[in-house]
Amino acid sequence: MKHTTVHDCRIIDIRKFTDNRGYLSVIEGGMDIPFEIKRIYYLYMVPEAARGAHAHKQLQQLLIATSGSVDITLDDGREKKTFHLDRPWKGLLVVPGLWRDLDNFSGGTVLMCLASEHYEAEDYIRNYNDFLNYKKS
Ligand code: T46
Repeated sequence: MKHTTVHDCRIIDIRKFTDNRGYLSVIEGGMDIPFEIKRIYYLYMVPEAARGAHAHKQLQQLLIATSGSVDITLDDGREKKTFHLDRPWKGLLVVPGLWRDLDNFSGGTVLMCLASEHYEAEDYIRNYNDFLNYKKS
């Protein structure tokens, strides 16, 4: 997981069903995304401040702005790539081993994360120099 790059991440189109009652989107773990979903969490009522500023060693994620919009900048230690999430049917598949910064949350944004693992504090790298050393090791 140390050798992943920003090019391993991509936006996926989430299946949606539309009729005169509106939209319904669905994601099935292991089918629409390459992992089983063990945990769901979401960020909301985020003020101006940025969030993130860490990397995960093992965690795979699908990030979806179910309402509002946010910029997610991924960094593999060599290259950075920013993804703008602003539709509930677009998901950003994030592989492990990447630093991420979340900013430019619009008012009312809800950012949902489907995660491949249960919460483990040890899976986080929260210091940028430690992250760079991890990528080089
Ligand atoms: C990520 C971005 C998008 C828990 O106790 N259990 C959990 O499952 C999570 C996700 C967090 N927490 C606790 C740990 C901290 O005391 O919630 C507090 C805030 O978490 P954190 O500072 O990690 O929040 P963000 O917004 O920087 O990062 C979160 C996720 O942790 C992270 O996986 O990719 O959202």
